[in-house]
Amino acid sequence: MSVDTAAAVAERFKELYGAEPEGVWAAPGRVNLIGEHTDYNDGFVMPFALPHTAVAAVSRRADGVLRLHSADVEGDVVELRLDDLAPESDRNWTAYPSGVVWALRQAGHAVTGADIHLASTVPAGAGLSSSAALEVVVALALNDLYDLGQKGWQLARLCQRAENVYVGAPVGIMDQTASACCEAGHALFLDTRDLSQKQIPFDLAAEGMRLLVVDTQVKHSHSEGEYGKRRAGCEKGAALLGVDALRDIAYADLDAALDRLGDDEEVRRLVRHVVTEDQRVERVVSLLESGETRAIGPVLVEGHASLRDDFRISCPELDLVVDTALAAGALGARMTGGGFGGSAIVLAEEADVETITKAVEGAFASAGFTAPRVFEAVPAAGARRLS
Ligand code: GAF
Repeated sequence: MSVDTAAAVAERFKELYGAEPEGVWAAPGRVNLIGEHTDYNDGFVMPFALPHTAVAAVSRRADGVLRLHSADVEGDVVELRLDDLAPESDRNWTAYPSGVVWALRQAGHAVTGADIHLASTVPAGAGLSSSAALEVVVALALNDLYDLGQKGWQLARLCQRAENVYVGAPVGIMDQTASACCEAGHALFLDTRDLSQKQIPFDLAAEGMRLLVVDTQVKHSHSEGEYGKRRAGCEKGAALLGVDALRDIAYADLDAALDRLGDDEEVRRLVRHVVTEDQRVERVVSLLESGETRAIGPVLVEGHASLRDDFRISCPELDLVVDTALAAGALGARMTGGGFGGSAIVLAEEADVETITKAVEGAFASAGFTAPRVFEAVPAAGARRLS
């Protein structure tokens, strides 16, 4: 995020609200390297931050009014009264920032109003956490301006509550924590049970590799039900197995657990995905820590197969990216994020990037799919104040 962008967002704020903002903040989108649909099972995840960010110019108000504007959505400034904010009362983009204000006030923080102008470069609906970026940038700005003293993981929890209760999407904690806590040059190994974190150095360029993000342009939405069904199925599995969360089933005990689930095939598949996925995160961490970066490729591919066959949240476009990239020489590939569209990631030798990109674009054209958007992802910084 350049200083110019911060200045441009501040300038637009001044046009809209008639005064300079008190500050400008940025929060990134993320890609998840491995650990999918484990976060609401108290499990492990490993995202890293994208250079794409939501930027917010913000000033406090003392009169109980929240004014919101986005450069990315048609329309005028939206004016809301803080006392009127109520869960699931808003189906528009404004639910994300106003949900954060609601969650802060619910938690007892004395936020008395704000003027906010937002502009984001995180692609929306691409499985890259555009909503979490909006939430976290607002939370961080208000945390700083109102001197609330919350740490990144605490802001992530508040943002998750905003999304679960105010927006009404039953998401886990990964995306908000990634946006709040990631560090440049690192992937974040996060235990979603207690939010303990370890920053794992992840510098592919230094080893002659690249990580591509392929946005299939197939839009997904978490509120549409399938995500919630998977989550409910996992909770059913945990209840049948007598554990708090599927995280509590050790990989070594998976077969015995599946036997105990009897003939509930759907729950068996969900449980198998979550337990094997937690183990894949641990394998990737240990491979990266021992310098065997190329060896994570096959683990990513296993993860995709598990999401496709057991969790059943892939789609033809995501499968085509993975199959085509692997056939064109990729070291590994998998869908990333919530699924049902969105993006895939491809791990490749630097020398193979062009061939793989052309192969994926060609395969999409042959299949009659909308052209994908392909870009390289380098781990960027988490949420921060720009000015
Ligand atoms: C979405 C959710 F928001 C996350 O909490 C996580 O569950 C992810 O899907 C799947 O790993 O991004």
